[in-house]
Amino acid sequence: MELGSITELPADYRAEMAAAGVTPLWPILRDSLPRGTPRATCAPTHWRYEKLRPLLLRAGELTPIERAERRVLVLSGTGYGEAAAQATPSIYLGMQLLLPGERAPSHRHTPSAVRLAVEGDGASTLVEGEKLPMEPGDLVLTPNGEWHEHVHEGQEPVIWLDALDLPLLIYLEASYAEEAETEAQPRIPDRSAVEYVASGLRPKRPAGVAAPKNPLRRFPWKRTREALRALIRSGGKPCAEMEFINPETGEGVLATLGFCALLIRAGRQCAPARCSPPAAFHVVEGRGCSEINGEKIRWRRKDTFCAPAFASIIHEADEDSYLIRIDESPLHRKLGVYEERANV
Ligand code: GTQ
Repeated sequence: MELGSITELPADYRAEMAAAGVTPLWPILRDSLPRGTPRATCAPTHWRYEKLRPLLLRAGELTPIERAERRVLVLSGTGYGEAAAQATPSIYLGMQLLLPGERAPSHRHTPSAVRLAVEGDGASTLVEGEKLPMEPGDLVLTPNGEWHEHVHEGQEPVIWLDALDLPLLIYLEASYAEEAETEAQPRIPDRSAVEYVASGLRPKRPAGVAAPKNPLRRFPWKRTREALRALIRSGGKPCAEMEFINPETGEGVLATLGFCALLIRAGRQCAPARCSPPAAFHVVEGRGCSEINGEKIRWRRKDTFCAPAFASIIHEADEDSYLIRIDESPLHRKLGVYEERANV
């Protein structure tokens, strides 16, 4: 059915509608409800680390941490435009730099964040008093409402990728932060080295004592890598995939964003089902190419790229390649709109 447009309506009628605070649905119906597949503003986009790194180091010279609070270059320039802090509808990505001796002060906010360490040793995120080291490839959580700050006790610049559900919280008009006195935090050790050293084991608790809401806030890269290697050895498949989960519930680590680690074997291809949630990918190790809706993205170590809803994605690795995928699947599942379609 061909629907009527706004311009075929008389000018006086349009003026009266505007004055009354109404607008006709039919000219915008197909934009809101396109047939069969959603309309994606998100476009496949590639951020090369070799381009970001010098810009970030320059930010370190130009802007002291006291003038930035968080020294971050936002990964923008997707379909949302240059100024948008949006990689996908609900995923914000930013590359953060902390120099030796610097501290990004304590705050908490309604968006949740995950840090993916990219370069350098000696930095930690302190979350609710827990000290979480950030070594390259580590995944560190700062879920919503939890006090967090970043410190750097090492010798070289440290860079990490921030992934937040910020665009969603902004859309919901629910995004805000609070600042705090910083030294108030006690330092307790990272629970990945105390309570959750081995998968499948958790501390025995007396009846009535609940598990912590966010029990495991750090996933050391060494263990993620080993888990992927074991899985790929056993399966004989071109690709292995592991989900980051809350060890107490078996659910994903955040209510909004989902995190997976992928290993694609050298010389092999993998073409996952086209799925409804958009995603972002970060390359921890390796080199290869991902064809996203026909567009080739040639990536290498430490690069980041994104893919829109229902994207057709074909990954191909030149060498054994380890990627972290960040997606919106927890949101889609909770809303009952998660779908997978064959990758044709
Ligand atoms: O490190 O707490 O990239 O609050 C954006 C907002 C990082 C952080 C970002 C933040 C942070």
